[in-house]
Amino acid sequence: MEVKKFSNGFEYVEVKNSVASAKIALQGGHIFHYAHNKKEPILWLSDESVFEVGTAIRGGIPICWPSFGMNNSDLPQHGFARVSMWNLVCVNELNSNTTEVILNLKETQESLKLWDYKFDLELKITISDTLTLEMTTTNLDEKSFKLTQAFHSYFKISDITNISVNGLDSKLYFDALSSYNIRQNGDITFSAELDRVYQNVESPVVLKDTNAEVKLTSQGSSSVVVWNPWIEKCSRMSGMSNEAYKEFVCIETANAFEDFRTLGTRESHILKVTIS
Ligand code: TA6
Repeated sequence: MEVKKFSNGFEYVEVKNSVASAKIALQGGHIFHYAHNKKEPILWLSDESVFEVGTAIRGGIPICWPSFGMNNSDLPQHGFARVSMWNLVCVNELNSNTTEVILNLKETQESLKLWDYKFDLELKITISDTLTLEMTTTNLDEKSFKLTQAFHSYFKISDITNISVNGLDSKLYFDALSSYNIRQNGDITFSAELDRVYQNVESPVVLKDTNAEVKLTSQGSSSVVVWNPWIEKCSRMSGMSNEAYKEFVCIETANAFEDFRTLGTRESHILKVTIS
């Protein structure tokens, strides 16, 4: 493991073990590279992403916390964790195939102005032939708070027209484009902008591409967001080229919308996803 810096001082942890490699920015606790050795990356990273303090990296797995989307209008879109500086607690080489990176975020004077709660947020990222993110939120305040959150995972694909997302058949979803609640029929394929929050999801979700499959198995979550901006929205998105919509799909393990969690004093909630 090495702690490295880009030329502008932006710090990240680089992990290489016998099966995989990863890069994790201290800003946002943000894994922006994960690949099996000698294979293509599993996570997508925009060619136009900037690694600048205060700007969320475009790709990898942004941490949406303590709110998803604009669930809390007092907070920036997807909360403040992804543009906050996290502390690197430790890196444990559990064995030659497995590396554990633990990061932590606590309230600051700045965060208290945005969201007046004391908290402890711990993210454990386990890099092996699978990738696991386990994030524990603990309420250290005297008052309860409502939490919505997501691992906003960007997956690299061969082409958006080659893929399907499976495992959500018959699940009800909120369609962010129409604001209707609709029931999923069959597998999800893509031919236009798609932005959906699925509820009551218990089983794994599978991304099927021409020559690859990625399975997401979650704990502490019953909502999944599936998103692709397609042509028009992609052209308006920061940090991505006009053609980027062809290269990725987001499948986000969440506590979003009705799947929010309320934490009382000293209560914790764990959101976990294993990508295999
Ligand atoms: O998770 C889907 C979504 O909420 C989309 O609506 C789109 O806004 C995307 O997140 C990216 O959001 P960002 O704030 O990272 O530009």
